[in-house]
Amino acid sequence: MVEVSESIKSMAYEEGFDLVGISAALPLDSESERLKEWISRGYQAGMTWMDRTLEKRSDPRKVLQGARSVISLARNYYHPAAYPTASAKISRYAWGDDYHVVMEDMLKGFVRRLEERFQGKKFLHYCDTGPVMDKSWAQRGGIGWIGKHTNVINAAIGSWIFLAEVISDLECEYDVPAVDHCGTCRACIDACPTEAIVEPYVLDANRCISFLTIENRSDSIPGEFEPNLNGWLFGCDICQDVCPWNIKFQTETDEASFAPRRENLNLKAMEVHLMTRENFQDKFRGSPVKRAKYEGLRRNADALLKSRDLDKD
Ligand code: B12
Ligand code: SF4
Ligand code: SF4
Repeated sequence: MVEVSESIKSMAYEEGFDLVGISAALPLDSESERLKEWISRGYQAGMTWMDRTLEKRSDPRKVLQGARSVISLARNYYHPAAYPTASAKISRYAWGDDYHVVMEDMLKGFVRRLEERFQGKKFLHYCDTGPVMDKSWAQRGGIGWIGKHTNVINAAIGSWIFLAEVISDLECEYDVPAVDHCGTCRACIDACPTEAIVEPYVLDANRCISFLTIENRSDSIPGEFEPNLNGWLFGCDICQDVCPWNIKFQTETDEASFAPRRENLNLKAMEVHLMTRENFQDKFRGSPVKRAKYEGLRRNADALLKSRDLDKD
């Protein structure tokens, strides 16, 4: 079985993943209790799809019958470009091409290899959009711990990583889960401008700029948060930017498609305000920014224009 795991890991690295770890496909008991509690407190905000898939998220055997293993994968997306100071900010994960597409291609290549090598076995892959708790599996597979800001941190490269997994009925040798190295630090909690990290390891999405500017489908950003957007037009990186594990260990990605598109580092709120639907579609084709939709991005730009003296030059 050690051989099986080693061969799986070599294939994952050859396919371009930076990190891989394997764990037994057992129920996520304590994690799903916390997920239930999170939902019962209303912290999922408008993301009601989280409630509908609760059962599957709690147990990979409800996603793939006979599942034995979860292969967790990560890809570094860190790029050292600086955030613009005079224009609206887009979070780092969305500077380049849409990671869903990039990761999907890598996952397909990886699964093809697995199917060839382990004939008759099943391999189901997910990145972000599946009914699977990506972070909990990354933690169980030893990729990294879930930090107080609620993102997975790898001790060698930090938290600027996308996560994915392959669920399989193949039996493997399993890795040791990652342990928490946050210690007494609370830099992320103190830096969050909207107090969205309501307790260590607990995020209230209703207060998080990332939710408010990406997933939020309402017409406006609640007034209490407008003055605290800190120039973020799409997503927010503050809690990860201040994390000592990133400051010390972040390393530039070798994935060319994550390199920043020039316009994503130089976007004026006024330009977004004046953008037509056609401009929006052209500009953000193949970019994660399209997730906010035309109406959402303009709503964000309007909130920035109202709240700050941003790019009124
Ligand atoms: C819903 C969602 C969001 C929501 C909610 C965020 C959240 N904290 O869950 C919103 C829209 C706000 C969001 C924002 C972002 N997201 Co998001 N999101 C997801 C999604 C779809 C589900 C996450 C989930 O299950 N949340 C449920 C809650 C309950 O989980 P949780 O907060 O992590 O809580 C766990 C622990 O913190 C723990 N816990 C709770 N209490 C306690 C107490 C103690 C004592 C302990 C030890 C533990 C503990 O228990 C919970 C269960 O394990 C995943 C993809 C996926 N399918 O998993 C991507 C994902 C988490 N997002 C991702 C990214 C990149 C982001 C952003 C960085 C984007 C950006 N720059 O704007 C921000 C980060 C904001 C933040 N500080 O977390 C990546 C994270 C990669 C990583 N390194 O971890 C993921 C994994 C997508 C991917 N496949 O790569 N996201
Ligand atoms: S992403 Fe921004 S708003 Fe959300 S928890 Fe982190 S610092 Fe706070
Ligand atoms: S900033 Fe500190 S507390 Fe927050 S995730 Fe990083 S190490 Fe943990």
